[in-house]
Amino acid sequence: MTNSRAERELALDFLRVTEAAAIESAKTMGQGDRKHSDHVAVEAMREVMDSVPMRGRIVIGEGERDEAPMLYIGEEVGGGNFSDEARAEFPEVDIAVDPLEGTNLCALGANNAIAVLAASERGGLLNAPDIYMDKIIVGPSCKGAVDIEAPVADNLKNIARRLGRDVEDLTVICLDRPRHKQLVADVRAAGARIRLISDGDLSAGISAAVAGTNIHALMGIGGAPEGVITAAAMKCLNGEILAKFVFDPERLGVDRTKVPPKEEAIERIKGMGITDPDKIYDTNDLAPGRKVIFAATGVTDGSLLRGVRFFGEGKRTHSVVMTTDNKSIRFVDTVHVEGGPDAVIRF
Ligand code: VTB
Repeated sequence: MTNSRAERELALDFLRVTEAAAIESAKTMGQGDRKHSDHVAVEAMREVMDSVPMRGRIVIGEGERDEAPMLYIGEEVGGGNFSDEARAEFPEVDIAVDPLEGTNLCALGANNAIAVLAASERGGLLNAPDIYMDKIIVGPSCKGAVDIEAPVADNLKNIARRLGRDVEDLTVICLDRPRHKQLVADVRAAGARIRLISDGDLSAGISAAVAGTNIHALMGIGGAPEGVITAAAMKCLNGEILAKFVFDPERLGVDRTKVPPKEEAIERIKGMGITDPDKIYDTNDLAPGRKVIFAATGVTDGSLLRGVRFFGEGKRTHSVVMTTDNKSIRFVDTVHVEGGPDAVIRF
């Protein structure tokens, strides 16, 4: 991205992109078909993305080219309606998308499904493959106070000290998975409270970085792509994510057939330019971009964003758009009017 004006304008374009994905997937809420919910989000996101004046490239998307028809890694997006001359002037942008984070949440009508996108200049987002990462995420007051390799009790003590409260006053958010049995036991033993969630560690991680959500840290193993997108949000929110790839199926507690063998996973990350599989990544390693844009729209109601509401003459969406450039966090409440010139707009 070349200048802050382009960045500001792109931020609003990306807002349209996540709004469109959220609206389409929200229409399928509760239908119990997570693949369909995801599919409509991908289609809507892809279509609006093409109208954005940029030379975009997907770095985190729906999968490799042969497995995803749209928004696959390496796909060029944007500038669809413009001439080649005009396109040549557009900023080059790397894009990470999760058109529907929490496909199960949407399929069940549960809280905290979002449509999300992060962007930066070329090379500004780690091209993480779809494997697992151990993560710890905290807000601005706790930056530098946590260590992903330290005992859970030590991290909680440090977070409590920084927040000027007792460990008992903290809430840790964590994916409800068998792999977190020990983590959950450790948090309980330390005295902190826990919120176990069925899905969606990206929106949960963002809550951990925003004061007033009553979430003080996210801990545990989730997707690496979600980790990169969370890092983009952390850059804008002054929060911190520390993360490490996890390859061991025993530790993941998942079906061996679902995760690639360690050697294969390591080869995969090497192919993406990642040389040290045991590296501890911080926010800047995951999202090194100097200019980062993050946009998310609520699909179902959540702790930070409301879900899409439908009414006779339109729809209403709730989103957050943030940029590193002017350090603004915009919560955007949009009414999409459809009922023609006489449609009534309600406050
Ligand atoms: C993780 C997490 C996501 O899916 O990828 C999870 O980061 C899948 O984990 O936020 P499992 O393989 O253990 O089910 C989400 O929760 C939602 O996409």
